[in-house]
Amino acid sequence: MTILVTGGAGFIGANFIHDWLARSDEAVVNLDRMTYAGHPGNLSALSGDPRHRFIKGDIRDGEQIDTILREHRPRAIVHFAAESHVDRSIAGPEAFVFTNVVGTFNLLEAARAYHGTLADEPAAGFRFLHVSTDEVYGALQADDPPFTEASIVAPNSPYSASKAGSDHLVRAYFHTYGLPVLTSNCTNNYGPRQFPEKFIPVVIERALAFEPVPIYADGKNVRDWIHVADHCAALRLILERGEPGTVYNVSAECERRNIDLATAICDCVDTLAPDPQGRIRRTLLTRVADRPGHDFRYAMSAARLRETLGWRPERSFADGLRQTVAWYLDNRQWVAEAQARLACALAETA
Ligand code: NAD
Ligand code: TDX
Repeated sequence: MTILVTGGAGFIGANFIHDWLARSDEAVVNLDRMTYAGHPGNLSALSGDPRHRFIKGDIRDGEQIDTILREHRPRAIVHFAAESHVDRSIAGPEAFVFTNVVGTFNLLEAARAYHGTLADEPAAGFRFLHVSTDEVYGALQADDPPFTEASIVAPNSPYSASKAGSDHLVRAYFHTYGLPVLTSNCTNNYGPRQFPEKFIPVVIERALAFEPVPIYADGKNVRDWIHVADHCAALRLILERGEPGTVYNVSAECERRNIDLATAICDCVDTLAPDPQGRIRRTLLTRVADRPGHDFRYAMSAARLRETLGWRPERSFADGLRQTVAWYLDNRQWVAEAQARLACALAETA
């Protein structure tokens, strides 16, 4: 048996594939365009593993997806591929619409045609898992209760609007065509292999280099954090035991203010990589201009996932953060390659 993963050279997709192959002999076909965010080093440990087949391709190309489904006949699709960085969506929204909305539409269309070709039993077992985000629900104020699956969808950035658009298409393919879809909406992930444009790796890298650590506005914005391995475990469970047509929110219910998180990371870098001159990294935190339309707070309840599928996160935030900082300190070549890819992408958009 085989599953098709899209976006498996990126942060969460690569962690998912590594976890999957560590737990199962089932093969993975990995379709990834290798944008700046797709990192070759995320897959290098799998070279020579016959269970992993990498295909450089684009979800904006519907015919290519048709061919892959015909040739590899997966029992499931796990869809990660996306443009994922909010700041880039503000600077240039178009790519987000084409990959996140049109790309997901292409994948759904191809899956619908493919599902129709399956005989009764394999067709019943087929699953399309769409990996999405808490940002589709918009922003909370300090005293609001956390988002649930019943919260109103109210995206505020081009990124979250494009993800909400894709979520709506996925829902429509269940109700209209009976495609057995599942949607997961997860909070902010952190962990190994996260691209160094996202907040936690930005803080680690700037702190390590004794450069100013950029904190948008007053740093009081709140994010709800989950270790990527806990997210991947939730996705495996949803894929195997989730009810088609259902949305599952994934959250470790771990809210932190950006300023507090950045301070904790600086202290952790001080511990793991002490400065011979005794400089203290938290002094590097520097207030910079705010992100336009910056969502104030995300927080999400995982009650449905807990109560219906028995999922629990396994890692404490303190342990997960320390292990993440250690991973960045131990993987300097990976970081250098990611920064080179980022510099190329920034030069192209300048
Ligand atoms: P990422 O940017 O690290 O990786 C995205 C991957 O998709 C890259 O490998 C890239 O090459 C690939 N890709 C981009 N456009 C493509 C295209 N047109 N065709 C094929 N491949 C393409 O993203 P991530 O942080 O790993 O996020 C993965 C998914 O999880 C996204 O759908 C994102 O919306 C969702 N998500 C992310 C978070 C988070 O905190 N990072 C939280 C919740 C949900
Ligand atoms: O340099 C920075 N300084 C800063 O203060 C950066 C890059 C971010 N921030 C703030 C903005 C946010 O409040 O930190 C917070 C986290 O920012 P990001 O890492 O850009 O994440 P966010 O915008 O919350 O979106 C992330 O979580 C949900 C992912 O990038 C999305 O793909 C996911 O869907």
